[in-house]
Amino acid sequence: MFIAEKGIDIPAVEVDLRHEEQLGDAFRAVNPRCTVPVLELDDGSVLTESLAICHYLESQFPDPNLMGLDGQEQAMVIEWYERTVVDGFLAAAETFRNRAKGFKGRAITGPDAYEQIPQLVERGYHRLERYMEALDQRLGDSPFVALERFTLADIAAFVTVEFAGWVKMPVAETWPHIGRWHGVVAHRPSASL
Ligand SMILES: N[C@@H](CCC(=O)N[C@@H](CS)C(=O)NCC(=O)O)C(=O)O
Repeated sequence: MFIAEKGIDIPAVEVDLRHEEQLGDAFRAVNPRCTVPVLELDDGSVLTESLAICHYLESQFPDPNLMGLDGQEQAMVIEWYERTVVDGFLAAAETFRNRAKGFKGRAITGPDAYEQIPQLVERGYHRLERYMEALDQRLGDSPFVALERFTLADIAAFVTVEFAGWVKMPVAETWPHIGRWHGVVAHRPSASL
C-alpha cells in the first residue's frame, strides 16, 4: 500500500509463503530472517523491516508525504504505527498463529520452529479488542489515525483491521468510528491491491 500510495514503480518478486518459499535456501540468501517484505537497495544493502523500508522510500520519494512533515508529525505517525503493530497486529498474529492448523510448529515467523501455545489464542484476541477500543476512541477525535490526513499509520491500522477479520473479529460492525474510517480507506486504490 505504501508503494502504491507513493506512485512509484519498484520491480517486485513474489515469495510464496503458503509453500514456505521464505524458508528455502534461495530466499535465506537474501534474508536469513525468512520474512517479507525485503527491499534490496542499489548498493546491495538489504532492509527487512517494514518501517525501515517505508522510512527509506519516504526519504527518496517525499511526495506524497506519508510519514509526517516535521518532528511532531513524524512522532505522531511513529506513535500510532508502533501502537498498531505491537498492540494490534502482533496480538492478531498471536491469536491466528497459535490457532490455525497450518501454523503448527510455525507459531512465530523466522527460521526457528516454535510450537503453538493454545492459551495465547484467547489472550491475543483480548489484546486485539483493547487495541480496537483505543483505535475507535482515536478515530472519534481524528479523521485519520495519526494526523488530519492519511499516513503510514492508516496503512498499518487498515492492515490490522483486515487481519482481525482472519480471527473472526467483526471490527467495522462493532466499533463505529473504525467503521467510518475503514469505509474511507477501503476506497483508496492502494487498498484494493
Ligand atoms: N517486523 C517485520 C515482520 C515481517 C513479517 O512478520 N512478515 C510476515 C508476513 S506479514 C512473514 O514474513 N511471514 C513468514 C512466515 O510466516 O513464515 C516487518 O514489520 O516487516
